[in-house]
Amino acid sequence: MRISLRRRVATAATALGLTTLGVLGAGAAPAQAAPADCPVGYFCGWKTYDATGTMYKTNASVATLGTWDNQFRTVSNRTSKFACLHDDANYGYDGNVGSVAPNPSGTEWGGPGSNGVSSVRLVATERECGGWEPYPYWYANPQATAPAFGDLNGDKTSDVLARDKAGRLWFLPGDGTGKLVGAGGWNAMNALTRHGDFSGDGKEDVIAREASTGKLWLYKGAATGSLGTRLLIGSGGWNAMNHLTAFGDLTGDGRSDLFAVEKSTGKLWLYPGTSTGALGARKLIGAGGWNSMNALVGFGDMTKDGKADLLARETSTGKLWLYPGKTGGLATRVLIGSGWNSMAAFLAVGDRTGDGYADMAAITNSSYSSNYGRGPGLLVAYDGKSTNGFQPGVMEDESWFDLNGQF
Ligand SMILES: [Ca+2]
Ligand SMILES: [Ca+2]
Ligand SMILES: [Ca+2]
Ligand SMILES: [Ca+2]
Repeated sequence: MRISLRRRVATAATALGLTTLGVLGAGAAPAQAAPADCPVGYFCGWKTYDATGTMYKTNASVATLGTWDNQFRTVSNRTSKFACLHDDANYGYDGNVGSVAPNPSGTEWGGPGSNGVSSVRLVATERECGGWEPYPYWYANPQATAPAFGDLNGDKTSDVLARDKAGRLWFLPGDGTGKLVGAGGWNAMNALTRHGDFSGDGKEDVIAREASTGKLWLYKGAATGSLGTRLLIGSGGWNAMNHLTAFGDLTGDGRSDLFAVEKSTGKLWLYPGTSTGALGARKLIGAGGWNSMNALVGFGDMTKDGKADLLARETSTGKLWLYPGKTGGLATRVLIGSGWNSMAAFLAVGDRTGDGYADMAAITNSSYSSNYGRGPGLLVAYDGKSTNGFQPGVMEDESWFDLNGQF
């Protein structure tokens, strides 16, 4: 069963369709040192090519520029946002649109890319300058029964969380829209995973690792797509682990468990969920060799025996292996595909199409090429079937570029 999509009439995902002016004509300041007159927190423009003379400044988006219309010849963006420079007033897209990266220090300044700038919009992420929403477009069909995982807001529809490059977290309910559920700060996390309920309240939760401390946090799901109070479930040391993957229940107590690979040894460890949301004593599942895998996926039940299964991608070959779950461990692996190294990330949030079989979606990297498209940021849907493996992938959306993770 396919998902019907509102396809974007879109530019190639590999390019934002922008004139990117991230590095301007940085250079020795002229004698007047006029670029330094632009205050921190402001976007500034000058009518001259050496940033001398009268200066325009704004710390908010400006829909029309009045006497400064088409006058910018030098610009400096000392805000913390991207400045979208539109040739059209009111942030239109008929003409050229350029983007100037944030540079609060003021060390980079130069030409605006166009002498026809008529409006300036300040946004958190560069993709927004390209006319895209800050979040990607996720579509899913309702399922007949409440799924065991992949449904943060409890509406029987698979949903996704996406982190943008500004560190905001967006909840994607499955109708193409996005809801801001994290206003910022999420870039402090260097691992994010979810799969079912860890805290024991029946609502799906998120586990995140804090990069600076190696602490592991459980963010309790609020059943709305938002996340509630966080609980410290790992006091440190988690940066020694790779591929943190919330998995589903391997121990057989009905609680979701966590997998992680120890970087120094290549061992695969299981951290069992407990009634408090904390993790129990870890259990060795794989004695070694797991460093040869560069992705683990808590897929759900592929073998249809009621037990969650693990998918892993082999770095050297791009092969995707199925490790069937059995009580307390993993059974002999089965090869289910090859060529998967062209994927940057995997989304396994249960039955997306609503036919009863868990599905997977993958986000492409720059090496991806098919009849449907090429390059990074494409969402390719892999529908589950009654037997192990997937239906052939179908490229469905191209809005998954310029993000900082999705899970
Ligand atoms: Ca949902
Ligand atoms: Ca919970
Ligand atoms: Ca299974
Ligand atoms: Ca399905």
